Amino acid sequence: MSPRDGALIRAAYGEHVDHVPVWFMRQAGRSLPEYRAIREGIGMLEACMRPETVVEVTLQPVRRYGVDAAILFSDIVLPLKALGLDLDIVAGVGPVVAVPVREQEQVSRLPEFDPNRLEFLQAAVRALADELGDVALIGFAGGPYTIASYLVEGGPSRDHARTKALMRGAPELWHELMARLVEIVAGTLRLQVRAGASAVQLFDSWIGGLSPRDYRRYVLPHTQAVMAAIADLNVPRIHFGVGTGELLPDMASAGVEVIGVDWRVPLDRALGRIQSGQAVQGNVDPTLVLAPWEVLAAEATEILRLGRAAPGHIFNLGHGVLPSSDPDALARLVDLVHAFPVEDGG
Ligand code: 1CP
Repeated sequence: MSPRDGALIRAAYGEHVDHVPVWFMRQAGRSLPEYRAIREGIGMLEACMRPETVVEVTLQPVRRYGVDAAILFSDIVLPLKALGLDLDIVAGVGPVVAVPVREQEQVSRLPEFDPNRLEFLQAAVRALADELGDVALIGFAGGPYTIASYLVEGGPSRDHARTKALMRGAPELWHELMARLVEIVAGTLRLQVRAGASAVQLFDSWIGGLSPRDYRRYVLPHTQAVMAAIADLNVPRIHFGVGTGELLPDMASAGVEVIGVDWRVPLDRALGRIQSGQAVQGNVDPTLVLAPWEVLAAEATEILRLGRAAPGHIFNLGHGVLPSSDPDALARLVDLVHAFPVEDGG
């Protein structure tokens, strides 16, 4: 069996499955003791650029949880780093860019996409695709808006005020920046699929801070360009952001098979806002993993029940696994999802 016949890819295409597929955003990482052990003394960027470390960390949650998909261990800013932009991923902070990108001069100097500089990524994906058998491998990239937010702000930001100021105050420069990022994002996704990734996810995590009008004007055309640039690869495209309740109809028009839904929007309501035929992914509140098991189980069961109305449902959290999560609770959750009957027997 290949990943194409597995539950995750089938659900993404709205085909019949024998169980609901499940994986967790940020399933690799600090919630796992085996991850903390391997990361001891190695910086995040260094870890991401060593294929053997990437392979091992990517496989850790698959071994532990029996999830239906692995997600490549990397980061949304990694391609830019590999292409030559001066940035770091600072422990406890996140991506930090040495010189924030706010002027024409800096946009012009952004590196061009060059697959040769992402050799380590191809090597890791190839090795993983071999190792994973019928478990899907999800390649990913950051959405252009979310990557732009780190470049313009210089690091993590709560309100993305500078990003929005550039977007509205210098729209031509903004669209030029976004177009440059589209090239890098689409190139990174293509490279991962060519090397063996069986699905892709675009993490445009911070778009929920935009009004639908601003989203349509400043972001959506670029997301559509990314999705169009990978359409010929014939792998399911998953599109995810946080706090996107009001943006779902527009996100659904980006050219994607699966819409990631955060925990704020019940799946039945999300289904009413996207295109018929599109599958959904989600959407347990990540903090529920820390709740008593009975509470988590009841919520997960309700989400599974609502997911039956979708053409396809990929079970997940509504955002990433919190570092303080108990891996045993996630393992139990995977078992609950896999035991849930896909059809209503009653
Ligand atoms: O030292 C460390 O361990 C750094 C922590 C860390 C890790 C483990 C960062 C820094 N990134 C990652 C890995 C990562 N990042 C993965 C692979 C792991 C997996 O999913 O199993 C993925 C898919 C990402 C994607 C990512 N990075 C997103 C999109 C997903 C999301 O959570 O919304 C975003 C926004 C980032 C930026 C980033 N990188 C790291 C941090 C702490 C952040 C967020 C910073 C902020 O709050 O703005």
